Amino acid sequence: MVRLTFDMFYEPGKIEPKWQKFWEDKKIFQSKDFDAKRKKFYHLVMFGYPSGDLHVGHWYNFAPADTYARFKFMQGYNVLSPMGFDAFGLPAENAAINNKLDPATWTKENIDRMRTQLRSIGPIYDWDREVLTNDPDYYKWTQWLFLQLYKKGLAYRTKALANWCPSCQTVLANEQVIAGHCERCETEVVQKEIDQWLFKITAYADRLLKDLDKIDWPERTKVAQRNWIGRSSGRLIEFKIQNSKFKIDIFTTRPDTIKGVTYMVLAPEHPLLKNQKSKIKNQKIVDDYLENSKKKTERQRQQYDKSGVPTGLYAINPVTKEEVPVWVADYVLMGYGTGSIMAVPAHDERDKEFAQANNLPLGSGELIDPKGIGSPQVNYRLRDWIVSRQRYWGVPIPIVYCDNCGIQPVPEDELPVELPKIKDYLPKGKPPLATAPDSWLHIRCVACGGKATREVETMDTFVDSSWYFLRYTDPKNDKRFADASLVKYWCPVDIYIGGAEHTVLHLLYARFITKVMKDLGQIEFDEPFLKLRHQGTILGPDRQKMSKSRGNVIDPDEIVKKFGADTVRMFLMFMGPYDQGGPWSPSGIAGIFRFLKRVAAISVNRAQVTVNREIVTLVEKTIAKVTDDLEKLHFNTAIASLMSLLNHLEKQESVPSQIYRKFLIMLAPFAPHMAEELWHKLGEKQSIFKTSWPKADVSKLKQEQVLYVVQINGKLRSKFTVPAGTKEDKVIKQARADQKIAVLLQSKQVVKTIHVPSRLVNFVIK
Ligand code: ANZ
Ligand code: ZN
Repeated sequence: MVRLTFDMFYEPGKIEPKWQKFWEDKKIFQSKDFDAKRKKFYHLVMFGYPSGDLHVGHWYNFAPADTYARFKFMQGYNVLSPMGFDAFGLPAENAAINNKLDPATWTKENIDRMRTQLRSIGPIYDWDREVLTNDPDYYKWTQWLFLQLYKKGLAYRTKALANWCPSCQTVLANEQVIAGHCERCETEVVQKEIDQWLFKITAYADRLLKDLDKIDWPERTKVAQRNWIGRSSGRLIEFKIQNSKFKIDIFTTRPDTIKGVTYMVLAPEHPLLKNQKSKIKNQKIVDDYLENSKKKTERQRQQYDKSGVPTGLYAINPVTKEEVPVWVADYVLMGYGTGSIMAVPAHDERDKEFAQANNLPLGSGELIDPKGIGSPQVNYRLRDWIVSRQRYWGVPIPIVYCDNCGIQPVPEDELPVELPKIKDYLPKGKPPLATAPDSWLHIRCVACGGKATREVETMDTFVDSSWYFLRYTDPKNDKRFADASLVKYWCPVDIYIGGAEHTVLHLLYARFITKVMKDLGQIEFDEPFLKLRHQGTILGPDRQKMSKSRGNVIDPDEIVKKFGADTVRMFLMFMGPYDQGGPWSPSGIAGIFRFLKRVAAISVNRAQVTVNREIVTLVEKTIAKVTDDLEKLHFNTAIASLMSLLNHLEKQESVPSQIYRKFLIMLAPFAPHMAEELWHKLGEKQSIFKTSWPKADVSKLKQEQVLYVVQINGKLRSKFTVPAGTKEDKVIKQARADQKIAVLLQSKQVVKTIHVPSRLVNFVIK
C-alpha cells in the first residue's frame, strides 16, 4: 500500500507563476478556429478602461468568469475567452491632462500594468487575440463602420440640443448625464445647440424592443432597456390655430379625454413660436420666458415648477370646436412626441396643477370613443445616439469638409485616418484636434480636388466597444473587420459577463450595431450576446460600498501576495451569490486559505482499495451539484459542496486516489494552480485541464436510497427509505419516529429490536 500525504508548505507565490507559465508555454487553453471535434463556446467578459489599477471589483468580474470558462473547457468545448482594453475615452484624457502626459503613453503604461495584474489571477485569456481599441489596426474598422452607417443614412450631422458639460467642454450622451450632472466630473450639465454626428438608433427602436424576447438576459436588464426605449402608443391629433393657416400637432395617449381640453402647451423650442411671431400678442412676456427657460438644465425643467405664459394664440378643439388658449411652458419637452400637448386637467395631474397655478379652467371629465380622431402614432423615448465628441482621445471621424462639396466621407482605402499628435489636449470650446498640424488638418477634397478640412471631432467610445466582440474572432485581419467565416464560427457570444451599470449604454449600442451589420449583410445574426449575466457588487469589510474616501478599499495585489490567486479567486466566489456580491471579510479569506491547505494535507491511498459506499455516493452527488451550480454561475454553493465533501474525506484514514482525483478535477476551475500542483504530485504529466469534467454516475445516485419495511411482532406495519449506509441506531430511530409505528408503539414495551441491514426493522412487543 502506497500512501501519499502532500504535506506541502503551501507557497502560492511559487506554484502559481509556475503553472501559469506551464499553461502558456503548452498553449493549453488556446482556442482553435474551426475546430471540428469540439463545439465552440464564446465566453466573453466586458473589457475595461485602462484606468490604471485593477481593483477588487474588476477581479469580481474576471475571476469567477474565468472559473466558468475553465469549466466549459473541461466539459470539452472549444472555448474562446479573449481580453482587451477599451483604451480611448475621457478617463485617459482627463488623467493625461492632470498628469501632463501624452494620453497614448499614459494608456500604454496602464495597459501594461493591468495586463500583468490580470495574468496574476491565472485566467485562460487568449492573449494572442488581445484587442486595443486605440490601435489604428482596430479603429480603422471603427471608422469603416462609421462610413457604412453614413452611406446607409444612419449616420447624419445636424444641429441639435445637446447636453453640454461646461467643465469637460464637450457634448455628452443622455446616458452620460447622471441626474443632471456630468458622469465624469459631476459638473451640472447645460443644454446647448450645436452641430453633431448622430446614429439613427431610433430607426431600430422596434426591433431592439421586440428582440429582447429572444435573449437570455436578466429580467431587470431587459426591463431597463424596455423603459429606455419607452414605446408609447397613442394618437397624433391636429388642432387648427384660429385665424391662421398654421396648426398644432399633438401626441396623446388619451385621445378619449379630448372633450376636457382647456388649454394647449408648446415647448419653448417649438417652431410655431418663431413662425407665428406676428400673432403672438404677449411677445415680450413670451420672449422673457423663452430666455429664462434656456438657462435651465434639463433636470431643472423636469422639476416641475408650473411656470408658463399665454402666447395669445388660440387653437380649435377638433371635436368640440371650442377655442382654447395656447400657452408656452417648459414642462413640455421638445424632444418628445411633437413638443406640444393638449392639456386635460380633469384627467392629468400635471395639467391640473398647472391649471390651478395659472387660473385656467379644469374642464370636463367626460370621455368619448376616440375612434376616427387623428391618426395612430407610436412614440419612443429613445433618442438618436450622439456619437461625436469634442475631445482628443478617440477615433477620428472619417469625414472631410470641402469648401465646394460640403461633407465628404473619407474613401475606405484611405483608412485609417490616424489620430495625429498634438500639444494641448485641453478642449477650449473647439475640439483639441482643431490645433492639429496643418498637414493633417488640411487636405484636398477627394471629390473635386478643392480645399478641404478634416473633421476634428472624435467618436464616442461606445462606438469602439459596440463591435469589439466581432474583432476577437480575427483580431489581426487587415482586409476585413474579421473574416466572415470566423465570425460565423465563433459568434454570437454564448455568455457575456459584466457589470449591470452597462444596462442601457454599451449593451443597447452593441445590439443596435449588430442589427445594422446584419442588415448590411456583413454578419448573419442580429443579437450579439445570447446569454448575459451581471456580477454583484463587492462591499468593504464595513459593508459599505468600496471607495477611496471611505478608506475601505481592498488592494487585490496585496492580498494575492499574501494568500495567492487561488485563495482570492475562491473567496470572491464564496462570499455570496455571484449576482449579488457581498462584503469583503478578512476571516473569510483566511478560511479559504486554510481550506486549500487542508486539501493538500489529505492522505491519498494509491493502492486498489474498496471504496466506502457512502463516500462514492457523496462524490457522485457532489459532481451533480457542482456541475449544476457552475452552469448557473452559483459559485458559492458549488464551493460549499466541495467543502462538505472535504470534511468527509478528512474523516477517512486515507482517501482512495480515484476519489481524490475527482475532487481535484472539481476544484480545478476554482483553484486552478493548486489543483494542477496536486494533480502533478499524483504523478500526472498532462495538465489537469486536459481531463474531462466528470459526469455524475446516476446509477450510484439511484442506489443511494434504501427501502426498509417495519414490522411489529413480525407483521408489516410501515415502510420508509433512508440513504444507503445509514447506521443501525439511526435506522431504528427513524423506524420509531414513523407516524404509524409511533402510534402503535405508544405505551407499549419493546422487548427486542431486530435490524436486518438494508431490509427491515422488527419491534417485538409484549
Ligand atoms: C392628453 C392626456 C390626458 C395625456 C391624460 C395623458 C393623460 P407617455 O405615456 O410618456 O408617452 N405629452 C406628450 N408629449 C409630451 C411632451 N413633449 N412633454 C411632456 N408631456 C408630453 O405620455 C404621453 C402623454 O404625455 C401624452 O398624452 C401627453 O399628455 C403628454 F389624462 O395627452 B397626454
Ligand atoms: Zn470638394
